[in-house]
Amino acid sequence: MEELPADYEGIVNIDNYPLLKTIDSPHDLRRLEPGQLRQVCNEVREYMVDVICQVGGHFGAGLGVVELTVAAHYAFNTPQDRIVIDTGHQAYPHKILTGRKELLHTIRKKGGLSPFLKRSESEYDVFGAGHATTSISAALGIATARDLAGKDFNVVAVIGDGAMTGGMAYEAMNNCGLQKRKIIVVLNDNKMSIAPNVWAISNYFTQIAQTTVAQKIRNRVWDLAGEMGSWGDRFRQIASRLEGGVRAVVTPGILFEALGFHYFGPENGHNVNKLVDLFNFAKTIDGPVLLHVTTEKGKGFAPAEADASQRLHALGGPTDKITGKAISLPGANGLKKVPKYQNVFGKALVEIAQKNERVVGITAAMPDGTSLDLLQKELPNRFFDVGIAEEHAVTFAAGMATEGAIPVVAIYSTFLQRGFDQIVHDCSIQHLPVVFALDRAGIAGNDGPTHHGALDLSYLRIIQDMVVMAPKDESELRDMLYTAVQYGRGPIALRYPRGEGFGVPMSETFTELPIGKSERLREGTDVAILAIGDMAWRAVAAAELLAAEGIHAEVINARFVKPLDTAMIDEIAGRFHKIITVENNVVAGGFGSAVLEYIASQPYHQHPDVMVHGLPANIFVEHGDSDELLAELDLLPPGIAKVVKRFIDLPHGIGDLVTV
Ligand SMILES: Cc1ncc(C[n+]2csc(CCOP(=O)(O)OP(=O)(O)O)c2C)c(N)n1
Repeated sequence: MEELPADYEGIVNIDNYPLLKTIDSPHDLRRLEPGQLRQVCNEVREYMVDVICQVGGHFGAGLGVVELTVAAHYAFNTPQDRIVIDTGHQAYPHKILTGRKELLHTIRKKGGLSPFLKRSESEYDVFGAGHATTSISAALGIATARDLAGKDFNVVAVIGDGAMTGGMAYEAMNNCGLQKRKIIVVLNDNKMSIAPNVWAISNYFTQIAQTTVAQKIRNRVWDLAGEMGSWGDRFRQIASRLEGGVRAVVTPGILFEALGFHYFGPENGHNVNKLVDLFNFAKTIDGPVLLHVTTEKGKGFAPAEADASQRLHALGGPTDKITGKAISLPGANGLKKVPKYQNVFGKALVEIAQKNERVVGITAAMPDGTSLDLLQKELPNRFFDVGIAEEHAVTFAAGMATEGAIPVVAIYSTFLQRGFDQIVHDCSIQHLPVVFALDRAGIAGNDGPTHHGALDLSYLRIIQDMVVMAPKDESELRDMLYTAVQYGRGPIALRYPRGEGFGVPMSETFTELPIGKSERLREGTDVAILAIGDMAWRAVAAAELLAAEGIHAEVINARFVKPLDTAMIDEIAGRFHKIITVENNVVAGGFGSAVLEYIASQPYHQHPDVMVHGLPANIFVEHGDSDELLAELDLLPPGIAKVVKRFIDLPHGIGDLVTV
């Protein structure tokens, strides 16, 4: 993160936020009187709305946890006390209070603040995040290391009700109950994941909130203790121990109590002073505590409050803060509308499912992000949202496949990393025809390293009974989905990028593609470019640039990473001395590796030089605009042409171009 220049002026006038202006770290916050905290919350919220409405950002979750974040940094001695925030997009207020407020407008931009939590960005980001449901495990690890080292500080995990649908939360709580360490889990219950919650555990949280008798008893005990001055905390501790015997009857959070937690709540998560009291009390309890608070996502951004959908929790760019309408940028009007890959997928799935009643769609809490909401709308009983539970989604699909269903599991490439063993053990070994539709494959842009789908070609192609393909454009995506549904002999995956396609003409019908067959997009004589997925047309464009310089490149759209089109490779290897592979995946173990492995294993009379071009093997690509990142990585046409030229110019081998 860059230092602010001395003459730096933010994009809003910080003088408009008189208390926030004085807060450069939680130490400054803790110097304020409790009576000033309400105003701090108002200013933090207003600041977020003012900045994010100018630059865009994912701030709905953060708006809901302003009081929670202010109270936590006020009551706990951060960074000595460790606050572990789950998932990370709700961390905007945390970033504002921990010395990063003037950089908020850089969030998600290249070189700017990370959209999530990042240890290298701040000592207050004690554990990196981006994927959900890691906080309780990490916090327990921190607490265990603390105890082993004989240290004394508080450890707090803040986790949303959406993240609580992930199984790892229960694995962690189960372990907390066993270890009985001092740890505080704050459950931020806003009844929403990205979409509104629809799961049993969410219903359970709602029931808790409605268990008013028990709640009233607890509140009364609590308030009485509050009136007892310094004896109050002691009294509350004794009361919390005594109630163990009758817990099953009066405790609303029986599930958490059964897992060994002292449960408190549900409390109003927008009452900052009450939260401070609760945190101070929780500190005095030995052993795991679960504090359940209810909050409202998007609070303070009027258009989001008025709109029950999740649409306005993330702003794509400048937005009117009163109406919530996007402010169009000069030049944006009149641009041709190109469909997003995800929409092409969602629509194609509906068409296919309407014709084939065995087809079902499964999402792990991302109906909108995957466009599976289109299936939900058209064929609701064939749509399944399983929660933030990717591992379960895969095995659930495998179970359905044993009964003749054709499940299409739509998961972002990066989140499917969690389901690796389920793909191997439950789908592949049993040869079950589960279709995997991996969205956000390759560079995923502003969400950064936790969200780039950089690994899927590598992690899928090593699985024995797997077919792996990637469409060259949005029209081929339709055919690949159709091919996958028709396939029926085992698991099959197609992966496609985030965002818009290339604007190619869309076919109205579906064509079944021959498994393991590539297509030639351009003939050439000097060098062969074997490209996969969204790199195919870019390679053609690169070939056009090269042609202008007298270099004639042949371009192959590989279509399949597994099985490889070995007949094509044999033929190419016979005609070219130089072959370059191009992919939007790490070069280690991906498409190029597959080509290399095959060529190296063949008894050719003369082996061609092969260069593998793709995402770097040894560094995580940071966040930024996708095109900006792809340009920097030499994965747009001019960059590809440049790399090809350097490759051709090398007399022998590929020397310093080797990135594996
Ligand atoms: C493993 C994983 N799957 C999916 C996502 C996408 N995702 C980001 S935030 C989110 C919802 C989180 O809901 P919750 O924990 O309730 O937090 P809130 O945003 O409501 O505060 C989801 C599904 C993710 N980050 N990680």
